Amino acid sequence: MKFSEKLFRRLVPAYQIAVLTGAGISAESGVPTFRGKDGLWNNHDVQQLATREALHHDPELFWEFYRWRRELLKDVKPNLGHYALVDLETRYEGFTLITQNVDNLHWEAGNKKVLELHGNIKRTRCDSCNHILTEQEASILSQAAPHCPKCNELLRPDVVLFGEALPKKVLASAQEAAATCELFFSIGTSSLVEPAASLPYIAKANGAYVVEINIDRTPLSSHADEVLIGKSGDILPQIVMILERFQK
Ligand code: BV8
Ligand code: ZN
Repeated sequence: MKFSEKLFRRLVPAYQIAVLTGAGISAESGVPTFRGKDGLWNNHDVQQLATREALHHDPELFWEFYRWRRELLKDVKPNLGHYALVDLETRYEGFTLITQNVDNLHWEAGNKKVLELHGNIKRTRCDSCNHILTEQEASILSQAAPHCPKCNELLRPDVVLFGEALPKKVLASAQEAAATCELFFSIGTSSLVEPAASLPYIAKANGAYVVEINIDRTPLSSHADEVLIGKSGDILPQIVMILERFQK
């Protein structure tokens, strides 16, 4: 991979770095992306399914979709791209990891702090009273459309569905990190889903050096300072390897 000299001139002495990841960073772990050739959206209109209306309109179909999504994630493991971000977190005190992914893989790889913009599919929450299902209560999930043990309303995965607001504090922290970082990496995201897709523009407007890592170009590419075309699982470890040399 050819990196520009500018990238490392900024990266080596940097203090504050923000990273936004999307489904692409988990693709090499075998997690289907949303828009790729074998994307999730293709055979399911996820934008119809991943909504609160769908949950209340046809709870069993909604749960069938999310059970299938959870099944897909059961045996997946973090890949070299995830581990490279764990290394970066140790190298930079002012490192903020922001993810759109709900697959829990950044935590499993070992990142200490992850801003989960769209929640986490491993958690189950009550759609009405927000009770988070405990391990002991997990047997309820065998019901076709599980209901809350506290208030008997519908349960749902603790993810942000389309049309729902993102968790306020998490979004505010992500926007703050974008507005104050020296470098912003946008990794494995089609840069289509708002408000996550606006983060690199906030960074750019505040003078950060914006780097995109993706196997394809996206709507962000023409605004990024550097576009690295390739797999995140290849590129991120190379960046860490070069940093090793500089930061001996
Ligand atoms: C909100 C959890 C308002 C659920 C997700 C028009 C009509 C209707 C709605 C809208 C509209 N315009 C804007 C909206 C709002 C909507 C939106 O942005 N829609 C888009 C699609 C047009 N946004 C929302 O609804 C958000 N909420 O706006 O609320 C509001 C405000 C206040 C008060 C009340 C309401 C909520 C958005 C969150 C939705 N939930 N996930 C679930 O997963 O089941 S989003 C879901 O899709 C994922 O979480 C993920 O974030 C997103 C997919 O995006 P990516 O991660 O980018 O994945 P994708 O497959 O698209 O791209 C993968 C990329 O990786 C590709 O570029 C590929 O080239 C690359 N790649 C592949 N392999 C590799 C790789 N790169 C590197 N290496 C590789 N190996
Ligand atoms: Zn409840």
